Amino acid sequence: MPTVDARPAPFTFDNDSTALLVIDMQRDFLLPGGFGESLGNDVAQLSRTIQPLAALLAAWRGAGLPIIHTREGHRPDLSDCPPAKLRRGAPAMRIGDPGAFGRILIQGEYGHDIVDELAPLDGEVVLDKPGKGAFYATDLQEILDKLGTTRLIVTGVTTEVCVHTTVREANDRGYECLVLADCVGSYFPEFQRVGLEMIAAQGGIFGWVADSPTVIAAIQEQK
Ligand code: C5J
Repeated sequence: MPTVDARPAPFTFDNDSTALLVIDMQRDFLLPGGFGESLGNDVAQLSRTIQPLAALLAAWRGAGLPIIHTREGHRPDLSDCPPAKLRRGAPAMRIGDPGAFGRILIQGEYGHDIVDELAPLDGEVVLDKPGKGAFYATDLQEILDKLGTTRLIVTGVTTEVCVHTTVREANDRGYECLVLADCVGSYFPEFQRVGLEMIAAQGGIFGWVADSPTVIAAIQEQK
């Protein structure tokens, strides 16, 4: 089984029990002019993850291992969006409003879908989720059970919101999570740094942290 350098300790995984999770790499969060930027965020902090994630996806696909993409968003009638989420803050645009890329975070809209560079291929799971965590109100647990997955390589955005929530949910369900620092992004550099530290602190309280080249090398060595 390959072992990669990670914090706080080496992380061991094998092909049969490991899936790659790509969280919310959606145009609404990543593209200039989109929802994320309308909230005053610097989207360049997220787009730096696209290139390393594309390289990881290529290696992961080459090894024929399972990939699960998630998308945060809601039904067009917003029936799955809690009023508290809809009302939160005082943004220039709210979920469901018309934005530069269609209605914001609404399923079926251009902005809700994944950026071109990381577009899912046929056969890869694309999981729509109404919450921050990928387990809440989704079939993720059943999907992972069917695959026999016990370890997750976690990537995507944003580090301190949907990545953290999902890793915490997964950790409580017994999964071992390796979060890849160069493939997760926060609009806030400080949250990126502290968010990763929080995962690996206290002996790996929620999981492990590494960089994608070590994982790519480990997959390729196995071939
Ligand atoms: C946020 C996410 N930040 N995918 N969503 O609202 O992290």
